[in-house]
Amino acid sequence: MTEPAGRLIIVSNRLPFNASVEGGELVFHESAGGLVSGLASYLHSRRQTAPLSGEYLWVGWPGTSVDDTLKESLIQRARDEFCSHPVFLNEEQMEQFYLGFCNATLWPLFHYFPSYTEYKPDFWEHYKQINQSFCNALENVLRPDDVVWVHDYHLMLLPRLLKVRRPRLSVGFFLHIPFPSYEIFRLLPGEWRREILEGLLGADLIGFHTYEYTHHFLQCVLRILGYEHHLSQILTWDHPVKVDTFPMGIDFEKFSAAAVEPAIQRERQELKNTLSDFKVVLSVDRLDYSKGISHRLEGFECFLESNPQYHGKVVLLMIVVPSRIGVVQYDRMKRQIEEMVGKINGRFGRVHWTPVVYQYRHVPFPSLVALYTVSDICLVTPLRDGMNLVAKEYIATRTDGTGGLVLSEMAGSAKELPEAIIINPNNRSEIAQALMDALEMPLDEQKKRNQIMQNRLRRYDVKRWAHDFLSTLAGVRDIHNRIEAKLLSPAEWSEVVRRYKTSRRRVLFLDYDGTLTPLARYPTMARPDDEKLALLRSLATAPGNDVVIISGRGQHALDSWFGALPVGLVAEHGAWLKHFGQPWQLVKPLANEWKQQLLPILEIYADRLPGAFVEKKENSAAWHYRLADPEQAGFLAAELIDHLNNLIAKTDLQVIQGSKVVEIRHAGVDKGGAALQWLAKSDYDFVLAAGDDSTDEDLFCAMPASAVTLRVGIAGTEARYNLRNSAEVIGLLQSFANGSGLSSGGAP
Ligand code: ADQ
Repeated sequence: MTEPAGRLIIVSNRLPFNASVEGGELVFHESAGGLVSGLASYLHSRRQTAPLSGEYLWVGWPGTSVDDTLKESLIQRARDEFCSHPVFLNEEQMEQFYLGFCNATLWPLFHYFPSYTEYKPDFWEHYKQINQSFCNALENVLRPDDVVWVHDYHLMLLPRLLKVRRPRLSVGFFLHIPFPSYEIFRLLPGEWRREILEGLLGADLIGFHTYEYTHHFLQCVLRILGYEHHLSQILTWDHPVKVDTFPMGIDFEKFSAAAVEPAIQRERQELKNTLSDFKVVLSVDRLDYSKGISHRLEGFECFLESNPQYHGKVVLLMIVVPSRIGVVQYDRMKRQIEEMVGKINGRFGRVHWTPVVYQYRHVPFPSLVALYTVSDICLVTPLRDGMNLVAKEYIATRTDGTGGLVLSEMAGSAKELPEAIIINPNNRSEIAQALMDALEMPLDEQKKRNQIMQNRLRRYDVKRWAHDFLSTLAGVRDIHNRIEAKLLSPAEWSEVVRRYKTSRRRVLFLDYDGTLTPLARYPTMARPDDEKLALLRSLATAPGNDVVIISGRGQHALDSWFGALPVGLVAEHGAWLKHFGQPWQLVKPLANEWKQQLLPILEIYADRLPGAFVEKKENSAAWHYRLADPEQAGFLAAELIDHLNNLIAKTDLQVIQGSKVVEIRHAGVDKGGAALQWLAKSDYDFVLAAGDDSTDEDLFCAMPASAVTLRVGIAGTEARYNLRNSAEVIGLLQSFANGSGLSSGGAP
């Protein structure tokens, strides 16, 4: 697979540097963190392997608000020194957006802390505004063939905003934190949760760290927006979206090479000298309630309680990076950690032994690697973590193969590192036991486990991860391009209208539901309005025209809605037809004994699924489930189809699945067969067929090669063209009727 050829635009809340103003001057510091350092490694390698196509731009907040006099200089320096473009936000915006919606709403909720979650409308308003500001900033720098890769929960509305402005732009999105289950996600107010999902679905590719997050997202999209997926691909109204799992890797070579660098070895030796009497258990993370820091301390305390033989022989070296200073929960947690550390040290410490060595600071890269390599055990205990790169970094630095990793099953990385000692962080005695197991693990067992993990991490490193994501994105674009090529273009639209106008004998086969009108919640709600009826009448009465409404509905519904128009009617997918002014005729004699046996089965399935109902027609029957719980309905529909298929073997019946409907009908009776009856009647020089679901494919297949065949929606089809929605069909019919080339009804 190859990556897209265009310039890569990375968009994240923060830029890879922090700007600040010191003494009136701009000062830049490179920022740390997994996302930044991982992507930086990838971008560097991309430039080396493909200098020409390796061009990129990083768009994000520069970490400070500056007054207007410094903005120009910040823009210039960001571009020249960091290939970046700043998005300027003021203090109040950052307060409401970053500390507000991002970190007081989305972060706790997505990490399964609903009780910490604040649902403030002001936060939400700012979230929408800032996403819009990012979109505006991007507008100023985007070139036509750029590829945009949006990162993380701060910018979930951005993909849709970009797509609305630039439908052809290639947009990818990656979420670095967990995507929660439906039961958690639905706690967001209805409008917010819908807009977030719609926002994400503006992307062509959406990536998550683990299969669970992908599954949760697809489930939410189904239950909240009603989109089903096929092999993780969703067809939205305007484009296909691929949803997939890409577990983020680290720059393995960078960490393993650093471990043997002389300067880092020296730092390691100094640490070793200080800690020579102890086995070292290391933990490294940002200060965050999701990281399970207090659970870790409890686990360590439990270990000391139950293993006095280790007193004076083990230290827990706990490095915590300051984070989100000023947010109440974080300040409270910091105090709580300090108290717990004090309590453990007071309870177990001796003059020559402090059980917990706690540091609250950022550690530069060389010191971090020295810490990883000097430790006997790395203890990673998040209550929830999208991935957790620390666990991976620790393994990468263990070049001699030794070391024990104790890892929470709630971290995404536990899926990739099953050879670690996996624990549940809520169980303090399990943490204690895991520490014991790690301390006592024989060296060759440690090496065996670590080697397996190292091989995996080396193969699927951060460069592979980014390459995988971007080449999948390029693949989705190819599918999109193929679909776009089938959408009726403005030029083709005009040509179809021209052909219509210059022909003498015309027939229009028009499906109704989903084609001339959007699909409705109840079949009875789709009644045509006066405007639609007037349009059909004007087409049907134009000289040389035949109009045929060709539907899956029963005769009664078609009669009551269209009976007064001079049109032909086809009911029940072709079982019945009616030429204008004549009675209904059955296409061929059909036996209906099946009803006695099969209708009760449909009823049972309808009773079992609230919202489902049975529509009984003369020669067919339909089990509708548009209003039912979509997930349960999906299972039950599959079960029903299976059940019915077993019963109809050796009959002439057929079970078909339409849009949220399962139908039983006679095989060999379809819309195509019915249409042929009209085609045989006259020598038409303009034939048009329009439909929206699988039953209309029979119609398209029966049409002569010269016919204009149109499928509504962007699904794959035998039709010659796709139209986006029923409004476009109406627009085209209006162009036929009123003579204008393009109309208000929804021309492309
Ligand atoms: P984080 O929550 O920041 O990232 P993590 O994956 O552990 O969590 O990455 C932290 C990074 O910061 C690591 O690269 C580590 O080396 C560095 N770091 C941690 N403590 C440090 C310290 N004291 N000093 C210096 N550096 C330190 C979010 C998600 C994660 C997901 C990443 C990447 O919350 O679940 O793994 O994004 O997608």
